[in-house]
Amino acid sequence: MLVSFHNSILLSLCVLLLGVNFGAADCGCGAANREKAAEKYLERANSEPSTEESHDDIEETIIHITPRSVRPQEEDLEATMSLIPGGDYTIGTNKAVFEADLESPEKKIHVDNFYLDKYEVSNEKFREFVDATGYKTEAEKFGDSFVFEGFLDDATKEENKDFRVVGAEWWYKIKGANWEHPEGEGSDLTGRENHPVIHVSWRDAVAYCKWRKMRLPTEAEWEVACRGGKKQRLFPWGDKLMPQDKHWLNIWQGEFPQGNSKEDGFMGTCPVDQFHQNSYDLFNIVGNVWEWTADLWNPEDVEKKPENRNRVKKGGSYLCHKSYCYRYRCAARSQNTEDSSAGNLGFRCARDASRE
Ligand SMILES: [Ca+2]
Ligand SMILES: [Ca+2]
Repeated sequence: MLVSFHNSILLSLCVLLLGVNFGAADCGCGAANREKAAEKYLERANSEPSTEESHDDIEETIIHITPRSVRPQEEDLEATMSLIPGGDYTIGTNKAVFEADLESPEKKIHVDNFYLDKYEVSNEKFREFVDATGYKTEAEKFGDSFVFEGFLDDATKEENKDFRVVGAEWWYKIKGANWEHPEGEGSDLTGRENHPVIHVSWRDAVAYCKWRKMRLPTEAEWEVACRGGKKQRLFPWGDKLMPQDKHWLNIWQGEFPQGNSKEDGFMGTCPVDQFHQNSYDLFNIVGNVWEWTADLWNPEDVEKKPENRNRVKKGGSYLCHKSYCYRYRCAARSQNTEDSSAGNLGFRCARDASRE
């Protein structure tokens, strides 16, 4: 069902020999960065014609909403968002699980009152945005995105085996994968209208929130919201993963990357209103899909080109398991380049409470 890339052999060698190494920090729970794969592609593109758009072309059209944009009606905030109380809070942890992720030390921060979506942005909500604006996501412009092997049939995996991420071979770069076609050409959103939109880059997320007259939450806001008013707890509801012997989030059960026993009911994404997790009425704030935040991973990266800048993502995903990616804790954090997209990465929006 999938067509291999036109220069597959050369590119495969390039990727394998030069090593697209996404590092232990990603552990399979995060998403592969487009940056490095794209760099390898662009190296080839210097000597071979490519039909892909250049990053500069994408940069010109992304985020800027087209003139025919139709703004959404003013929302009933009480129905879709939670008012998170501002104040002085502590985020991070002094008991880091992943030192390299800079979870430690704890930090004192202040946030003002703000609203945060109760739910991850769903496919049907993202469709409203696309229908109103004609927006094209970066994955659509690049022509591919990263898909977890568990969603691909054997023929597709064989055809695309040279487009796996070195060091995280369960990620396949699949032609035609994008938000409307999460597993590539031939897949669609039937039955997943209320699941989180995936294969959206940081800039896609910014554009969507901007259309709703909103913004992405900062990492501090996201973490304050995740903690639900509790101090120094691992999860939004407390320290125990499964109080009352119930599943409180959508992660991985069993051996990774094969053998998901789906005890929480879901192999992949679940509906955005599936797991109610804290006193702020937030759903799937941990688990289900990673969520982009507004923050740069390294504030000094502001001088870098957008395709090389990394943004903080929070919350872990349906691929996370304690044995290798214990990142579905409020303090946990990871990163991807702004133009990255994958099948386990989405977002939710925030807005100031003080604005008119
Ligand atoms: Ca699951
Ligand atoms: Ca989430």
